[in-house]
Amino acid sequence: MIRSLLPIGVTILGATTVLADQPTCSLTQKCPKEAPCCSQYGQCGVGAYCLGGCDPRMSFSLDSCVPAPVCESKVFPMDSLDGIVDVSKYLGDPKTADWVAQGEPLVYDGTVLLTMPPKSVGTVLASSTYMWYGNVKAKLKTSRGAGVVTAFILLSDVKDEIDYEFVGVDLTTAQTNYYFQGIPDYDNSGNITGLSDTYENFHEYEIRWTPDTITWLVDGKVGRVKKKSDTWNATANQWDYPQTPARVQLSIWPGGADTNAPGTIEWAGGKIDWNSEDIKNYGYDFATFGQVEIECYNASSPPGTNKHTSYTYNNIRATNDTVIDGDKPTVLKSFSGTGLNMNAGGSSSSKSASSASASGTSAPVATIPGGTASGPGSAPASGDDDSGSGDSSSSSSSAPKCQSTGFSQSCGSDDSGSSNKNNGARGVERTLGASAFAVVVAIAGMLWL
Ligand SMILES: *[C@@H]1O[C@H](CO)[C@@H](O)[C@H](O)[C@H]1NC(C)=O
Ligand SMILES: *[C@@H]1O[C@H](CO)[C@@H](O)[C@H](O)[C@H]1NC(C)=O
Ligand SMILES: *[C@@H]1O[C@H](CO)[C@@H](O)[C@H](O)[C@H]1NC(C)=O
Ligand SMILES: CC(=O)N[C@H]1CO[C@H](CO)[C@@H](O)[C@@H]1O
Repeated sequence: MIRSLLPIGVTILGATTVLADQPTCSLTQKCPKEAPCCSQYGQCGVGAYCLGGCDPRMSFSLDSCVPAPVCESKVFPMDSLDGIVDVSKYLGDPKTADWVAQGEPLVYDGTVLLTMPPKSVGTVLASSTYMWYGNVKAKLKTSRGAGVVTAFILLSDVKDEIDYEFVGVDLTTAQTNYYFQGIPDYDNSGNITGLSDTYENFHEYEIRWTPDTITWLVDGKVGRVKKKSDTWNATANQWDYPQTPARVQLSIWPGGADTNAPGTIEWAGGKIDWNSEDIKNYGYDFATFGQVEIECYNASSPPGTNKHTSYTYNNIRATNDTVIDGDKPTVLKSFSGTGLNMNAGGSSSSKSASSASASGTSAPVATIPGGTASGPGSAPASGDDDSGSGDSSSSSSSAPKCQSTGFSQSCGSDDSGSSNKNNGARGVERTLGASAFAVVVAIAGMLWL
């Protein structure tokens, strides 16, 4: 998930010329002090890089990322763009947004469409609050066609992940998967089969996640159960089980983009057809979201509480006993801020991502991991320097390495290799499922080169 929809030509141009020296980050290469936050996509920056998805293990220090808003139980009707705010306009206050968008969400007939115009990387919505265990369900209709992937996942900042993924060539199967700290394991996937056409019909997909069990249910019926007790890793001496606060992410992305790794394209059902029926008819591929509901897990003591304001980590191990449910604030004053200096930029700076000038350093620093060409309709149309990548050309000259050019997660680095570096182990080609997260990193990587 992770993508943006700039016309590809523009993005690539911007990317290749501007992105070359943005620092990348991984477990073994943390971000530098001037750009301390490692985004979900493995690049260093400030501002939105320090918000949702910022990986404390790969950042300059554990407290470089902004604390993550705690779980809030809520029903999202998804019948308008209210509550959906573009990533370039969100500073970390979950009262101002339910979902942070990258890409092009649209409203259609009382539902929210996540769209993927030709040659784009699709659209992703990430919840503004984090779930530390709990239940989440989404009514959705998948996209269709070779290479088009719809996803409904939980993803933590340290890359614990619980997935539903749908490939557009199999409209009767929901693929499920989970990852612990992004470590690839191709034996973790499982299919829920025999569904009625997932493109034509809404189904309700649910994840019930407790400290002991993950249960995937479709239309109220249990489709798969994974117990923590079956995930012991004797080598690492720990449970390889998702256990850290995670954002809900809804997305459509091009698993079959032809620059992608062959194993991923194959998994996605083949190369994507940018002249598909839906693109011919509507101008984009799309996935349709109806009501989404988050129900927090209300443990009375950790793990799994949501009693305070924010979640942070107190140890780089990033297991559930290192998560603190505490009272640290979650909101930046401006996009110059980081977890180390949340008030940077202060009052004079525009609320919207503008430039890196406010950073006060000579070298420009990226502030928005992949801006978007056009945010969701609900993004405040506050004529202020107009955010997003609308101003990408200007901002890219004055600042951001990666920022304004779309989901440029691996800007300037070695693309798909970056996903490998990021999580330590890899280089493994995906042949079976794919961590939605890692695949997108790979995709973006290739887009940029
Ligand atoms: C799940 O179904 C897909 C086809 O949709 C297939 O390629 C894959 O091998 C199946 N995975 C498992 C674990 O059975
Ligand atoms: C066990 O943990 C190690 C270290 O994180 C990892 O490399 C390995 O892949 C894990 N084993 C399995 C079976 O997942
Ligand atoms: C958590 O508490 C809320 C409010 O008391 C309740 O509605 C909800 O069902 C609880 N969630 C779980 C998973 O127990
Ligand atoms: C899934 C997992 O690792 N759960 C652990 C959470 O933390 C407690 C200790 O606080 C462990 O006992 C659990 O195994």
